[in-house]
Amino acid sequence: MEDYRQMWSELGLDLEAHDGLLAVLPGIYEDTILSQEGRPEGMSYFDFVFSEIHGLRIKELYDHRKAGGKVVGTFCTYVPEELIIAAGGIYVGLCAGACVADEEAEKYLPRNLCALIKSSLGFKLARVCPYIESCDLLVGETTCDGKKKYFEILNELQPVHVMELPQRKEDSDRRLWREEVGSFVSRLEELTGNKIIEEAVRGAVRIVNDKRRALLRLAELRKSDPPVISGRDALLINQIAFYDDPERLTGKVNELCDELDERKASGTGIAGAVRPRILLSGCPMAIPNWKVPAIIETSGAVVAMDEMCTGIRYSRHLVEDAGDMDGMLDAIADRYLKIDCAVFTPNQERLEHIKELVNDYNIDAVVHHSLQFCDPYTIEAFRIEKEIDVPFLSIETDYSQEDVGQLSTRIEALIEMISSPDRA
Ligand code: BJ8
Repeated sequence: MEDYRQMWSELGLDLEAHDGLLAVLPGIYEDTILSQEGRPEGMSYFDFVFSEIHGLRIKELYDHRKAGGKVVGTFCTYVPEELIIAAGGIYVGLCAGACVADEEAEKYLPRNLCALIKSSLGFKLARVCPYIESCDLLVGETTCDGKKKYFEILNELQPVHVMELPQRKEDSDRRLWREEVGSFVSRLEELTGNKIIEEAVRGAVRIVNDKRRALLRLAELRKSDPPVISGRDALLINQIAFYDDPERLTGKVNELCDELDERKASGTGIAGAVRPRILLSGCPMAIPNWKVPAIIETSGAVVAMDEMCTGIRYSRHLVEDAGDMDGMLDAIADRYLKIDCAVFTPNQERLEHIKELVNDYNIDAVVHHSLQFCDPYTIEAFRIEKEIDVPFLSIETDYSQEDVGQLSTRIEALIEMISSPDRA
């Protein structure tokens, strides 16, 4: 990492604070990810990418910018990454998953705000995230109230383009969203100086669809019983999909899936627990937030699927090839509006999807993960609990380690209950 100090300094990072952050990450990774036994060999690529999280990938962004290219950072799966690629830019997901400079962030934001938003501002204020500092433009969206208001603050520190996301899916909402997609095209053209043409959109759609297809192939393999990959490793791959080069990632995910196919054929499962099978649902988990899956998988269960933006919610819909430029933009707008985030009302699709996943993945229980103070997901949890027919545990947590003991107790009780031979 020594070689990168000049680059970090040029990006404006606080080197001392950044050293502090880099000093703790390997320990967390070792304890949570590397400590698992019997991992597929194909995970070595993802271990490498993580080990270079602030190194090699940042150098790629740096070189791209030196050559005149632009980097665009996003905070949400509603932002069409195809358009960023079609404009010749690089897309990076910026959701932050650790407590950083909370006190500083609380000078601008209330204490009772979700950890993800606070962490994002904390990373910015502490100048320890080389991704956000590499961005020529940030793209926000009007999803939850906290994010909307946060983007106003962030815009004072770095340029933010906000996409207006409707909260319903009626015809008028679709028209509004389609216009927002058009405005985003104009903003990207202005930023990059490149005209976004049909052929480039088609090529970018192919790249992103291929990435999502590879992630869906991985998701399909997680139906295997015994499981061929742990929930933690699958989550890591989905997290890395937000910042790695998309074509390289697609190749590596497919290589891993070839290995998992062989594991499946030979009946080679992961080491440790293979049942009960848990569906983890709710708010996204950004790197290095592995707290809940780690508790589940060290308590005698396996996370068989994630219904989250850092899980199947990101990959389940593809953009259809739809003729000319207008048709392509319509198809992109349609694809993104299919996402069933809890900020929508009504949001029956998410409930139906959870039921489907419970059935398709042979799920024994659902653990619903809400970040504290996230109203949309916390409120939807009540309805989901009423309407699904497997045991359900709703947890509200943040990025601190203070509740690990209490969460472990609740999760162990759930696992004990569903593992009981008396359970009908
Ligand atoms: S599409 S889940 S990435 S908005 S956890 S900031 S909702 S208060 S992250 Fe999300 Fe897009 Fe939806 Fe996915 Fe607000 Fe809740 Fe915080 Fe959240």
